[in-house]
Amino acid sequence: MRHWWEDAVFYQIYPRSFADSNEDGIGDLQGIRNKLGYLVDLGVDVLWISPFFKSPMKDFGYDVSDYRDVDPMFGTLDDLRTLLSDAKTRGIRIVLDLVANHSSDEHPWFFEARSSKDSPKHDWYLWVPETGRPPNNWTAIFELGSAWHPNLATGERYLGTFTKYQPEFNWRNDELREAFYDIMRFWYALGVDGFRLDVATGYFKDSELRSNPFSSKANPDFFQKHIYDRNRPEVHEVFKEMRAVADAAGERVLIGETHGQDRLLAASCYGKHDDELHLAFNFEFLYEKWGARNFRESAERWYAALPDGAWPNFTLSNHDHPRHAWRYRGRRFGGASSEAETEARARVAAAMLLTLRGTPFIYYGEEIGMTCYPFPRAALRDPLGIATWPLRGLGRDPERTPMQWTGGENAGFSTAKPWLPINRDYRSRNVATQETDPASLLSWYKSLIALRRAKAALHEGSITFLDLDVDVLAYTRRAASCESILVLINFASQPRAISQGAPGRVVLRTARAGGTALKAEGIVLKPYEVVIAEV
Ligand SMILES: [Ca+2]
Repeated sequence: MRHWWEDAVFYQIYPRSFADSNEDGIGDLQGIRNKLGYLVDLGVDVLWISPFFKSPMKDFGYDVSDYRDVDPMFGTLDDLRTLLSDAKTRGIRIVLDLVANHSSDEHPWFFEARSSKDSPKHDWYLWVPETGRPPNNWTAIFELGSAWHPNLATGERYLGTFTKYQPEFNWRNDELREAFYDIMRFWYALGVDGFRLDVATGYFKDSELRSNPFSSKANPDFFQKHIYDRNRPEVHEVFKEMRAVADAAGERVLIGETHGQDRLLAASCYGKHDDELHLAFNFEFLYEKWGARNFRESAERWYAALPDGAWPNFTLSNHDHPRHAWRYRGRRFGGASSEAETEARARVAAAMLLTLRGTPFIYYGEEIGMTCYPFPRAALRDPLGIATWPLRGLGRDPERTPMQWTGGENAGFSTAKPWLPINRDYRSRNVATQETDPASLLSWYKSLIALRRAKAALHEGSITFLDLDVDVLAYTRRAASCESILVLINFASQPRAISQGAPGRVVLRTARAGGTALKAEGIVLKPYEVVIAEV
């Protein structure tokens, strides 16, 4: 049986930066609601909204102090109810972001837990006795110090592998587990369609607290192989329990954020018998170098890693990683050619994301080619960016800048000073300009999404890769119920001549001229050209 999340196109919203409805410079739930028409036009099916729960915002919402309420900065629970109901009316589902690896240090559970060893909540978190030194080398990666933070009241240290403001839960405690399953039921009852599980593979730590071995990689490892402070096998028990809670609520999706870029770890989160998470992020594309062969091999590795019946997913950008329009930008110096190449590569990447076999995740703004720029030190907000300044690529502010709606004041995001600077390219790169231009990147995304929805071969079909040219990513998508779709994507900045074996009818292409007939032989793909044809 197919599930709705397998046929869907997901769209991630970072709520602080999407749309501000009350002019305080910070995006909010009502702002998202105001943009539902835009999202329907774009054609996306599901919104994953990054956390908007009550939070001291030490990690911008990934530090929750009340899992059942909306932070006043983002609105009220009633605003969420209205958003859910309006979205449903328009055929859009909503997935929340559950931060269950750690809470805020201002969560009432942690106040109780840290007050006394006798507190019933004490065992909900992770503690070691204070001996004057930490028990191992685990680090708080946003602070570049030990992950073990002193707690004077009990003469102990607690664990926080991000910041000291994010104490980590003890998932071996049954009451803690039940508390989270109740939280999930609460949101399911409100009509939420599922959860993206933050740091899902981090819930369990080594029971012996062994030190992690050294890794030479700065990103995403922070110089340690995380085999003891994350990615422990016990997590699969919890995934099974969460799956049972989700199944009991109906067709609700669970999507895991796995740590690092390990496809085998991600694949294991689906469970051996389709009894754990429905989807787990494979982050290889976030680190992939430009090139048809690189992406093909990565996709093939991912397909091969998945257990039988598990449905793949792909993501090119998210709130923790530099945007792909920036990663794959044109490198030629000076002026128009570089800009044009960046734009052409964004189209190529979109075509791949939206025609591969697997659920695509779009990060807000990628549909207009939003990019990153180096922040001045004074404008940084992300604790990781501040701690690692001036290293580039680790701080996450550049990929979280406000959505560029118009070329007007503050890009139409807010009339107040936005919480993060707007990317300087907003006057030329914005929704309003692209919406009226059939040749824009936004129009390209809309065409691809509409085609994916219309053609069963694209949203549910099998995939067969073709060996045509080293720079051309080529595959056929087939579904039993309809014609096959051939996808040809030239990743090179030069033309490529290919033969694909059978004539076809072009249904979408980047080049504005060229007609609808696709020859079997002697096809010349222009630089960065995409051709999608029925064959
Ligand atoms: Ca606001």
